[in-house]
Amino acid sequence: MQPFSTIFTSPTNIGELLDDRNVLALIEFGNVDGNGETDPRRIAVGLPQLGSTPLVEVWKSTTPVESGIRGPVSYSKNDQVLFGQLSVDEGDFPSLEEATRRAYESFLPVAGEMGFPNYLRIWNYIPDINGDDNGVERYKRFCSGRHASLEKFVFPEHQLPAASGVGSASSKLLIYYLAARDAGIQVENPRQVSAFHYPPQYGPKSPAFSRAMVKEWGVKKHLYISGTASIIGHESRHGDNVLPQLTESLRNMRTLVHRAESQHGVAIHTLAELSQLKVYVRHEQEHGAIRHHIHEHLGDDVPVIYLGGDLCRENLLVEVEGFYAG
Ligand code: 3EB
Repeated sequence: MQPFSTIFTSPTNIGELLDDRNVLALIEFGNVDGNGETDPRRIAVGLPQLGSTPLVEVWKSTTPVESGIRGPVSYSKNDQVLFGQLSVDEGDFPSLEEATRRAYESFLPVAGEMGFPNYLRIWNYIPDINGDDNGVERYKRFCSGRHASLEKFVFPEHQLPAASGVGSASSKLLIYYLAARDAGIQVENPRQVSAFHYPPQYGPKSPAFSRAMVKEWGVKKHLYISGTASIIGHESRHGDNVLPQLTESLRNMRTLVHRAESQHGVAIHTLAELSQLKVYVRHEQEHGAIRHHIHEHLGDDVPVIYLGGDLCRENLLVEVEGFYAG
């Protein structure tokens, strides 16, 4: 049985949603200062939602969940998966690199201790992601910190989870994740150099994530697609042109979907069958054109959320992540 599915829904009955013990996670957007909530299942991503219909993302568990706080992590879990989140105040550390390393080192063992040692997917929301930190872009500092901690936990490359790394308007570094008892299978993209093999021009330590993960849940399989941008090989493409960038991102995602289908038996044939998409938009004024393009190419059946955020390279204007729940 698949352990959870996701929906986007109206934010009007948050209380009702939280009363439901089958809600594994409730993700709100645009609430920069956090939602002041102590329910460990509730999370506030500091990126504004674009468009006129506000939505929240709900992860619905097939069985009632147990939630709590353990060390730095607020979590909820059912028998099969663990959802965890933590946010870190950089001011408590000498640098972003150190804050990231310590954050990762503090949460990585927690899932294992709870019986979920396999990370399937991690979301990273990084304040001022393109800002300068003593001559080095902050995203690269973040990558160095993440790399150092993962190295310590001896993650082999083929076990790196899928991820997103996006700039946020919040003042805190926010990390949330999905972990499982058994490992998923990594899917890389032949059109792109694996991020963990990027050459050093993108930072002294490579970004530690896989392009996608497949996880088998009984007869069903989930596909978790990382934030996907207009990158071919290791180079960004289509400089100042958002729609060609979007086309390239979707082409990269299609390649991942086809691989997941042909090599790993995931029952998905086209992007239009994805259970959800998240589109990160650097320039808010380009959101309309981006939305139009997505509708034209993917149709109206895929639930999509559009979020305003900076991306991990200055020249990237749009990035897309996806989830397929079978
Ligand atoms: C890229 O492909 C675009 O650092 O966790 C996408 C997904 C990107 C995840 C991360 C970065 C991350 O390199 C950026």
